[in-house]
Amino acid sequence: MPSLTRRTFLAQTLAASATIAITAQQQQESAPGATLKLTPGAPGPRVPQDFIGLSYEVMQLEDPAFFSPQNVGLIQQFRNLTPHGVLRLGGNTSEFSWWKAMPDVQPPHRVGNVNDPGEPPPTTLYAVTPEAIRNLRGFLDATNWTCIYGLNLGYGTAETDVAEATFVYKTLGSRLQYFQVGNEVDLFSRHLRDKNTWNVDTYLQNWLEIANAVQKACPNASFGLPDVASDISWLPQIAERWSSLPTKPRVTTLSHHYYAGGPPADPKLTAESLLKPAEKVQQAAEITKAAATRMQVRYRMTEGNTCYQGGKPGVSDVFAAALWGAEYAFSLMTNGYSGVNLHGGSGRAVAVSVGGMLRGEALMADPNAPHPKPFYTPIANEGTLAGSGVDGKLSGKYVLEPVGAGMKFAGAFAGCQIVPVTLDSPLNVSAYAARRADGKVLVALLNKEASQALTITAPFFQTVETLTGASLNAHEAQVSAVVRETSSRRTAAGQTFILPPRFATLIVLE
Ligand code: BDP
Repeated sequence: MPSLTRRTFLAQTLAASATIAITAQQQQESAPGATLKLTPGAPGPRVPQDFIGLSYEVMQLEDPAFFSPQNVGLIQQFRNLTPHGVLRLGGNTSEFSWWKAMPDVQPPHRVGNVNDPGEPPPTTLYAVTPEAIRNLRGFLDATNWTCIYGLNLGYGTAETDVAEATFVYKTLGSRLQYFQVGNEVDLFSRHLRDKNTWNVDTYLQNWLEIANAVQKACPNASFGLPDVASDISWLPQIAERWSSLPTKPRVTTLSHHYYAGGPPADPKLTAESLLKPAEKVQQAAEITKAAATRMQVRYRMTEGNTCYQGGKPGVSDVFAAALWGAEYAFSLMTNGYSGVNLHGGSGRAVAVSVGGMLRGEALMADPNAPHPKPFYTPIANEGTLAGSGVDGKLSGKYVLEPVGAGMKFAGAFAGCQIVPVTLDSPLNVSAYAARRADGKVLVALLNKEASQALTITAPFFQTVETLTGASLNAHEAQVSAVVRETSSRRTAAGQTFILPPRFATLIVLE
């Protein structure tokens, strides 16, 4: 290779960067165009103020210091995510808890369940104590969030659940939104119940026995059900039986879960594939809405994320997950859901919930490197204290992960009313609109393409916020309040601007 003098090197570098600049500009000039229009028509659903929420394992309560007023770093991240959120406690571990009402009460003796590799090991058993519940109340007060509290259906009995529920009901007071009894009951036939007899009817029998007893002890409590993993057909089946059930508690919410993909080893699940339009979101929404309408209740997606079994590195923990999280929340809002809870928490609790380890770790460059957080968690603990892997001790430092940034971005629609909007985009770009209380219309535009920009002509607007990351695979995402208007041109036709690839923007129409 000929030796380079500093001058020739500089000249070559400049020429190269000029070429790159021209290419980028040409690319943008050749970006296909689309027009954004608010379309006449009936407004859509009103988005509740507390739409945005998080889901954690009940097992998180094993450490009473976790959800406590002392866990300041976590409180800050909850408040940063949304001022009025819903913390849902559930997950696979909710079937393995026991209520330790007094320090000297002994753990129950259990005959181990069937060992399903994706479920908590049969030996799983952990205590929930009054101290943990009192601290949880302090945490909810400090964050100004409410709670969906998961009771044990797997090993729970009316007696044990009533004792726990009564304490939770009294202690959480108005911070308790409702009780959920049982997590992913459509999967109980794999490990907790007899596969030949477990169905919607036997479930309802089990569920009503506990829920009715809890209702008797906690007269003003509400309930949600059935929290299925994926078999949405349980919802219409329950709705069909509902009116003929003689004694039932006050149910306010129908719920289901949603994981976009999985397991982590599935090679088809990539940052790019995650952002492809998913028909199953719309299908589940339609079935859920019809069942909830029949029962005259709300409906909520209480647990979900990008990839089950704790998430996938390079998919669940990168900027693509931020765009996915925002898109998913907007589509649930548009479909009239009362909220969304994306799942996460500490590496230990989630690892136990999925069989004892985070499968995604096997896909890391160094599978033995300490990784104390589930890949998909919306808020992560850096886990810088002693220990490694899922046993790593939690530090006080919590950070908002990409999928959390996506939820925060979508949270701008909380309290607004969805309004119809169209964008005739030839690319994978979506638009959602909502009217604020002051009458102004917010529009969120999400460009999910890895490398293609879109030229958009919209009614006159100002930019409120952007959601950006260096690439779909970058381990970060920023939600930034925009101080400077993104460059745009005003003409008689409207305001024209370029929406860069892998970029979301929130604008307010003038
Ligand atoms: C759901 C469980 C939850 C798990 C999650 C996962 O309810 O406990 O953490 O899947 O697989 O099935 O990541």
